[in-house]
Order: sequence, then C-alpha cells, then structure tokens
Amino acid sequence: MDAGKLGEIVRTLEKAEKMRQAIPLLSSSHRFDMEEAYGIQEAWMAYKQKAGDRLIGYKMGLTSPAKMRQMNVSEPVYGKLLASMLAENGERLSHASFIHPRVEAEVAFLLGKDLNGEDLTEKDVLEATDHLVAAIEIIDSRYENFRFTLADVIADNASSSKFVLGHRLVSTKKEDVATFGMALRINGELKATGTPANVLGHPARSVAMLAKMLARKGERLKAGDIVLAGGITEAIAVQPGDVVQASFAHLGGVEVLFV
Ligand code: 0L1
Ligand code: MG
Repeated sequence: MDAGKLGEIVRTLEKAEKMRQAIPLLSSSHRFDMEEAYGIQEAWMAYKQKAGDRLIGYKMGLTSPAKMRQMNVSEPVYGKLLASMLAENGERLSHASFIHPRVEAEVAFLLGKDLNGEDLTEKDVLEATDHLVAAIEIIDSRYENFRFTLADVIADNASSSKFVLGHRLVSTKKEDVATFGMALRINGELKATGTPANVLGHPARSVAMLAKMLARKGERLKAGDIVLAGGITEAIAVQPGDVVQASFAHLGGVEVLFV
C-alpha cells in the first residue's frame, strides 16, 4: 500500500475516533488484505506514538469459539494498547467521549520477561508472567453499527478504546487462572458469568498465540508489557449512568463508571 493511501486511511480512523463519529467500512473504499490491515493498524498506532502516546502492551480479540465461527476465522486478532487507553479502577468515563462503547471482562497478564517464539506453551507464558490482574476492556469500533470484516477490524486496532485494571496483583503460581469464576454486573444486575477458560480454553494460550503472531513479523512481547487475553463473555453495550463491575475469584474486582 502506498504511503499516500496509508496516510489517508490513518487520518480517517483518527478523525472518526476524535469526532466520535462512526465511519463506513474502510474496505468499502479501499482494497487491503489482512497483512495490509495490520500495516494500517501499525501506521495508525505509530501516528499516535509520534504525537506523544506510548505502547504499553497488546490485546487479543475474537478469542471465543463463537466469535471466531461468526467471523469465519481460525485465529484471533490482536491490537496495540497505548498509555492513553489505560483508565483508573473506578474511573468515571464520559459516555459521550465514545461512539458506541461495549464492555468485556478479561484477565490481564503483566509480563516480567520477554516472550518470543512460535511454539510457546501455556507454561512458558505463565513463567514469563509476573502477575495476573482483573480487567475490563471498553471496545468502541470506529465502524457504523459495530459491524466489520476481519480486515476492517484489524485496521481499526481490534476496536480498542480503553481498559481498566483491578488493584489486586496475583501471582501465577497459586491456582489455575482458567478456572477463576467471573461475574459481570451492570448497575448491580448480573449480566454475564464465565471463566477465563472461555478464552481459547486457557487465557495463557491466547498470550502464546499472540507471541506467535508477533514472532512471524519479527516482533516480540517484552517484559513490562500488559496483555489483555480476550473477552470472557460477549461484549455488552453500556449507557450513560452505568456502573460496570467485574468480580473474579482470586483476582478480585474491577470497576468503571459511565457518566
Ligand atoms: O476485544 C475484542 O474481543 C474485540 C475484538 C474486535 C471485535 C469486536 O469489536 O467485537
Ligand atoms: Mg477484548
């Protein structure tokens, strides 16, 4: 893809986010494959970093079998996490600063060592992880009606918008994180339950898969990176006034408010 076209697409995505105005699919006016879609994502995130933001980790998306079947893909997608996306536990976020936000409960991995390779195991991932933390991801597709093709959503940084981490840092040594029960409540009402096993059987498998996808491009996860392993349940749309709480066995709670 030539630099002029890439620049035009980056400006389109940036404007959609800044103006909180959903756009038609990029693929309706540009032709690009999945590899080029990651090139668009990279260029958009590089633009933000040049403007002062900082890469602090990655997120995995489309990690549930149901979502993968729906999109007819055999592999999840990833996006990049920037410092500006991290909100405080309990923070009040303006609903009007999003287009059509949805929330997902996730487990975050805080890496203590680099992870590099195409054949990493869950054990390798857990050994490289300092702590596990409860997280809520707020996704906000820049596309109209939250609908997209796989290439479109990759270009859109996998719908990333904000994320929140809990305060409890849990060692990976004690229990199997895949079995930690999670309850997601909005305004005190139970909306979804599940375990991190919903993420590819084990969330550490998702992180290993991310390392593999990055390794194919000559990139690696680094010590200090935060990795959101993937939504444990379906993403749920939120409204102004909503209080969103995810409570995990062992990991504790994490909360965000929309005003
Ligand atoms: O974090 C996610 O699972 C979202 C990935 C992109 C697909 C979507 O926006 O639902
Ligand atoms: Mg997610």
